[in-house]
Amino acid sequence: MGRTDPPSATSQLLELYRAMRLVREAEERLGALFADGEIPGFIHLSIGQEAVSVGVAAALQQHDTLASNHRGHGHAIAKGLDLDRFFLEILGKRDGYCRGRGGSMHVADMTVGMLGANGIVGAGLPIAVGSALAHKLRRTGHIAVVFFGDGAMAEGVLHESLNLAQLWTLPVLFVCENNGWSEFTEAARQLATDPQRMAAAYSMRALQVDGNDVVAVAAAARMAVAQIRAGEGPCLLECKTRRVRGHYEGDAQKYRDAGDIATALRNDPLVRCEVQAIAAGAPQETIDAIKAEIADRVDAAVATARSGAPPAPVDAFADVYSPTHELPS
Ligand SMILES: Cc1ncc(C[n+]2csc(CCOP(=O)(O)OP(=O)(O)O)c2C)c(N)n1
Ligand SMILES: [Mg+2]
Repeated sequence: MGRTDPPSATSQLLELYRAMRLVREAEERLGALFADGEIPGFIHLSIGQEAVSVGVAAALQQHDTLASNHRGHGHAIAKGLDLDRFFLEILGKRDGYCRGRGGSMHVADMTVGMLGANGIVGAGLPIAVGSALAHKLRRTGHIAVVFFGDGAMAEGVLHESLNLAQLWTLPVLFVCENNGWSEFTEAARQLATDPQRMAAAYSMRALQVDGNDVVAVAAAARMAVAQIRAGEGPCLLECKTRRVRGHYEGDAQKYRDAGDIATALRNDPLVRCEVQAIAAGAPQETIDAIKAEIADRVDAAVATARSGAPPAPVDAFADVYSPTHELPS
């Protein structure tokens, strides 16, 4: 070929870019599908926060476990879920991850350690702590990760989770996606403290990072994960970012200054990564080829999901309620 291999920093940037592009493309398509009425239920998009899911996932191994929240598409995709089954689930189709019964807030895939999205704010925290306890007792060498928002900091279960994890030196990484908003309320109006002080209150190590800089998130996550894997106990990684979209798709964000949204848009983590990759020597054609490749991949998954069969009516309530004959008398 007559060309030297790209320096590893460049190829790593391109890998991070590719992973973020996949999350962005998938969520933009979900937004369009939702607007067209093709998605039952609500969806919450993480557009503008891709550097958090992708940066943290870059530090993980396949069998590390991950608990997510209601804004979990990025976590799931970055952890390596099958894109077809992901879209099939969100469109409510039979061959989706939960046979179409769960939708956006219940996507899970144990084969890649994805313990599930979760519609209950804060509920992923004890799931991750339990998973970390299992890793420790079984000596798997794996760790558990949980993504939660600033809103979850105000939930009682967060305190129980931080306390037990630190007390029992559990291998768990707490990732706070501090996007400044909890539904329609600014974080400052509902938190008396901040994530760093909260971790310190439990004698837990904590890091704070620019959550829109994927390289910084990946570096911080790698450092935290190395210490956790070495048996040094949990760590809280606070990723400072800003929500771009409404709380849910369809939220007109009338409670929010236009300037706040514009600032968040200007700080796009994909644009930043693209600029960094080009400065590091990546050709523009390579970036364009990644965009095209990812768009094709998402097109294919959307087509599969659209043509997928709906669940048979007889299956629609299976595993949802216990059969009455199994109820205790
Ligand atoms: C226990 C519980 N309380 C309230 C809600 C309603 N609710 C859904 S999302 C949300 C805000 C979550 O904010 P945050 O944790 O910061 O995540 P973000 O939406 O910003 O990603 C609330 C209050 C809920 N789902 N569960
Ligand atoms: Mg928030």
